[in-house]
Amino acid sequence: MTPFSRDMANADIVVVGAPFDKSAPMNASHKYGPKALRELSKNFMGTTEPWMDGKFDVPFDLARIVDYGQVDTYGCFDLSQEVEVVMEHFEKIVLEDGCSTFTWGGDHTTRYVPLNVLGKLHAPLGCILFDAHYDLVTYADFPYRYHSGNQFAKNFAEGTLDPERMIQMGIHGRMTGLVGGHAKSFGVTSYMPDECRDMHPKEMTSKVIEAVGDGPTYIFDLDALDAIYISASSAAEPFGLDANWCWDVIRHIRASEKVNLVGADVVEYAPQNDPAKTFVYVAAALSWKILCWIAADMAKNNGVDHPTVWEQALGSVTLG
Ligand SMILES: [Mn+2]
Repeated sequence: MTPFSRDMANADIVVVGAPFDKSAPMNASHKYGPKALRELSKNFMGTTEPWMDGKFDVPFDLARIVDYGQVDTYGCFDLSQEVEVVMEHFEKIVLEDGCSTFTWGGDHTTRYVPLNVLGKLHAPLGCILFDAHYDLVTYADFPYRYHSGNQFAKNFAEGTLDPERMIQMGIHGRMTGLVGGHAKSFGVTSYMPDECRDMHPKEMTSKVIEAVGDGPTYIFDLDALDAIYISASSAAEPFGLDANWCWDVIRHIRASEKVNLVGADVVEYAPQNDPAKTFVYVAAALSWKILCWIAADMAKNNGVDHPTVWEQALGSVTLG
């Protein structure tokens, strides 16, 4: 519901759509994800939502949030070229204009870009990951510059992401046996869904806070969720995490005020695998809740609230 703008001079947080779709291993159509999420987000988000202690979340009162729309990569038939086009936009948004980003993917390739630029601004980042997959494939495993499984290893190598401040929850399914050794070698902390479910969300929260510390941190979500909540992704994985369990962990981390969230994404939503629009609600709601957290931390870091300005809001619309 936030205003469309590419005027970054008057923005703190920029919502960006990144249409990566080329290296989804099974289901595809992620390039339509930002459009579907944006459309549904107008249905029930953007007003007020209960937070805690009788307070409500109104992120637009805390930070200047703009919707950048989707980066246009039409005609980029080569994935490396597409990453570079998206990277140019993010470099402008983050490195030139100093904004934080909330990114809608796109398949998992998406993450490489915001992690890279936010990691250059805040280097290095910590990372709270809800994912069914390690995504720690290295160039030695699979010699392609960019794909949906190497974004963390590449950012470790480039110094933008700190493996020892990274915690992964919900790892199972595709590639787990092959890549699991890399997590230990890099020093990444990982938990499988069974281990997560055996823990109270507050216990998991303590482990997350211990892992990432109080440095700048990035968070993502989606295919860690059980296929009941999300099967419209590249690689749906049954026996994953419960959506409410994930929200409880996110909620307790935010409430602790011990983690400094500087950026986030929700990737992997593939709308053509969601014809009844069952899963888009979870993806849009998580997006909203995480955006509220970024705005709260932005206002805390700034020491001042910067309300979003809607030039065409009801009450100030002109026909001239
Ligand atoms: Mn995944």
